[in-house]
Amino acid sequence: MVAAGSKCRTCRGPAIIDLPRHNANFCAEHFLELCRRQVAKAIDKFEMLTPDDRILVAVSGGKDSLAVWDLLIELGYQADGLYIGLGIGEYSDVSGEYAKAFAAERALHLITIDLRDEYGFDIPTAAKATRRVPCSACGTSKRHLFDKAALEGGYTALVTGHNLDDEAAVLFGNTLRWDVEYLARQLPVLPARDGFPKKVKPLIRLTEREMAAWCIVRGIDYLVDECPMALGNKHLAYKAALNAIEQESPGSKASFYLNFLDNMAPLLAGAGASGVEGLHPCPSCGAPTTGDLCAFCRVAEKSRAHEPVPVELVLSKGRGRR
Ligand code: Q46
Ligand code: ZN
Ligand code: ZN
Repeated sequence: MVAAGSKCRTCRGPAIIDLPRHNANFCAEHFLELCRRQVAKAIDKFEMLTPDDRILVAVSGGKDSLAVWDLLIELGYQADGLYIGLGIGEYSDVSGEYAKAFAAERALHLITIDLRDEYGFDIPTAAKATRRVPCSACGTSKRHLFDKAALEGGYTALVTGHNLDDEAAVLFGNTLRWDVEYLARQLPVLPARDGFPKKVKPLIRLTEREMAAWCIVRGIDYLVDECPMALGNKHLAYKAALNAIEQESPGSKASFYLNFLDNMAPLLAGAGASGVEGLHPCPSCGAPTTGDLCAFCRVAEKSRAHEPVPVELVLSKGRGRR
């Protein structure tokens, strides 16, 4: 991770990580300090959280969600976790174990929801039944269940572990399409509305690599494998493109996204649909919707009517098409 003999920028002790975008190396202690500072800065600048917020962290068992939970607790916030078992074969089984072990070791409260046990379907089946890419049914289900758990549990803020790489890749995709509505909504804080909590991304100033390093230094075990259903996803291609640029020009990724927030997002304010006109409660689950049934209930209805589909079948079909 760092050239032999490199010294920490802060204390001149032996460095464990080089951060080319900061043009510096850091020892373990000062690397952790930098991460805490970056999170505190993001929270402060975008008024993401207050000490009174009751926070629910969406936890997947991967490095980012465990790191953001760990960081918030370290910074003195009260935060519980929520893990959703999506039924994506072994990936889901193992990711759930990591999330539960993290919470148990730190005596933190983790709420768990199993999509198949509690709602009668899983993501591979939903992908097949809705004939959409798996991430579409998955995103709809996660959003719905996070909102519902937050509302029912009296939480005021829902935190996700989206990092700088994630947000820059989404921005890259939105920019390639000049999708003004999506660009206008790509903010690190979405305010509370209709009784739902605000949604917050405290890791926007930290990269994927930094979050992996945070977990290693802090002794956090996390699931290294990515979700198998993400394979072939455009998001991964955008990340690879940005990484190639970053390699040539360190700091590009951060300035692309963070300067968008500073310079462009204010100009786009108001260009995104507010999404609140014509909302009424879903007749099946009560969630606000503009349609007959909410998006989640539509996915659930179709998926429950379909015979269970093993994840391997969806993956092999996906590979055949590419
Ligand atoms: S879990 Fe779900 Fe992700 Fe897997 S199916 Fe796609 S959205 S990639 S963060
Ligand atoms: Zn140091
Ligand atoms: Zn519904």
